[in-house]
Amino acid sequence: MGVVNVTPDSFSDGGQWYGAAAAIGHGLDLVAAGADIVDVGGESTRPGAQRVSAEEELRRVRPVITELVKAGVVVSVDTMRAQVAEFALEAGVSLVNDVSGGLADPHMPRLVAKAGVPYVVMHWRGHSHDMDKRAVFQDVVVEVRDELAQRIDAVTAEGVDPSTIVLDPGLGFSKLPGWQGPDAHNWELLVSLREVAHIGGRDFPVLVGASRKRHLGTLLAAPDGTPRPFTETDDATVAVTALAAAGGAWCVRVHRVPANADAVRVAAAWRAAAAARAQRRQ
Ligand code: PMM
Repeated sequence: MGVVNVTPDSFSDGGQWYGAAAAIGHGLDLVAAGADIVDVGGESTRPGAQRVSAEEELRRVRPVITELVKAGVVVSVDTMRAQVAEFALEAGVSLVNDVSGGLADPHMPRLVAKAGVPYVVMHWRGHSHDMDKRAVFQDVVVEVRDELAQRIDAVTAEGVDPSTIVLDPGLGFSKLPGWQGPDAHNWELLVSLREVAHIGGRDFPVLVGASRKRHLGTLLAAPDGTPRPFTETDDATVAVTALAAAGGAWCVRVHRVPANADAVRVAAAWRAAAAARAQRRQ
């Protein structure tokens, strides 16, 4: 899944694809580079971000979604708002990516249920302006899984078919960016993808959004502790993609597609070889 942020202020690529023409061109480039899905969003969720109005969000994504769908691209809409998702579904998007897992807008689950499209339900504890202060966990893996289980109950109660749900541990969203000790929230989740998504006897598909996030900049900090700028974390993103895909992720959401697409293919070969070996030994 390649990312098109039509925003002036996203964490990882703020402003780069803000204009409709640039965003559409970028979406087409991502597909040419190997993306199976293009995720279009018009509201930044970087730590500390304030919300934009629904009108502004729609203004940003409308032409981009319309043109990409027209060009035959499999488009996902990255929004917490039913109003925006409704437009996007009418325009023909194939998937709704709701980072709030239906918490931000109570109308979202029913809308997605009616459309019957895949629904990405991410772990989320509140809006970005103060999400870091909610990053308090005794056991991050157990708590994220339990809170996702509650969201599954809530959205299925609104009519969402469980077979359409994709879970996401919400890396960077109310998760501390450390890489050792009790703050290594993102890393503990990454090594526990199967555990996080095994809920109610079912293994849900998992989407991982690690690309260019703070935990990579923190891991790769200079000796004086200065975090590596996010633009210089693409190689680390590729490493996470390979490990996450080998560890069972269904999809990775990334900003730079080519090397990540290669990493996904490496992981697929890795898993196929492991499965073949296991079968031969039986
Ligand atoms: N991260 C961002 C935006 N949307 N969607 C899902 N499902 N998972 C994520 O981890 C996720 C997301 C924020 O990242 P960006 O602003 O760098 O694109």
